[in-house]
Amino acid sequence: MQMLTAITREISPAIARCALTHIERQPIDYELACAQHRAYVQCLNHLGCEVVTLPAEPDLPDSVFVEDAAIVLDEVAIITRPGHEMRRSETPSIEEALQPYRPIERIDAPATLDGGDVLIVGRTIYVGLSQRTNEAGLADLHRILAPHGYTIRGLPIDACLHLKSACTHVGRKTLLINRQWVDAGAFAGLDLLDINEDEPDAANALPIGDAIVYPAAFTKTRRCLEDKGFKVVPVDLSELAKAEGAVTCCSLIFRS
Ligand code: CIR
Repeated sequence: MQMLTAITREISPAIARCALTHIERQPIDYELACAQHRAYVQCLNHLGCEVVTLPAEPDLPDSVFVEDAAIVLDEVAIITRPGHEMRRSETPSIEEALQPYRPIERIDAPATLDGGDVLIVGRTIYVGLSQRTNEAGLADLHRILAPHGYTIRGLPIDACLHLKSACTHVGRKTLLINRQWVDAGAFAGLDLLDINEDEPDAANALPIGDAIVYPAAFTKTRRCLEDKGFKVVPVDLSELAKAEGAVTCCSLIFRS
């Protein structure tokens, strides 16, 4: 059986000071957020991941969103240089956590890149050029990954935070997509499954094995997934949604 490792991090008590780009600040119930996060971690564990949970970082509000700090492929782990300056101190501890598993490469200044902008579909890697990820970040990724046989494709993102706010790979050549936020024409050859238009934030889904970890809030889009035969495992991350986070952001999952 294929072993998976998931790196997660407990929520910072400073989460109320998180970066926000597309939504208004609302109070976050820290205890509830932590309980929801524990349930998310448990869900990863039930789905077969060996979970490594890093301790909370008191001074790094967004550090629970470990996805943005690295990209992990079979061949290499790439430590990012997050686009929001406040988030750059999150990477050293993630590098340390990944060191036992993969050779390490790094995105260097002036490049910026958030893991949330990196969508991996087989040997093709789509990269959102967003407020967080710049052309130099795209070029760095190409420099590191082209020798491993990956094709890197950049596409503009401006209506939402990251590429993976607009679409994620849910398995079997299928992307779950909000076409209002990303140009669907970029994904020739893939099957596109539209979110329900009442749920614009519903395109972020986390496939693990034959299941899809998915926000409990998006019941209409969940039905679309189930109608296509996908097995959905709902998790409630309502409090981290107020920090502009969703299901992919809270873990780094890779084969071990
Ligand atoms: C930020 O703005 O960086 C955080 N408040 C949310 C990051 C969410 N990360 C992700 O979607 N990969």
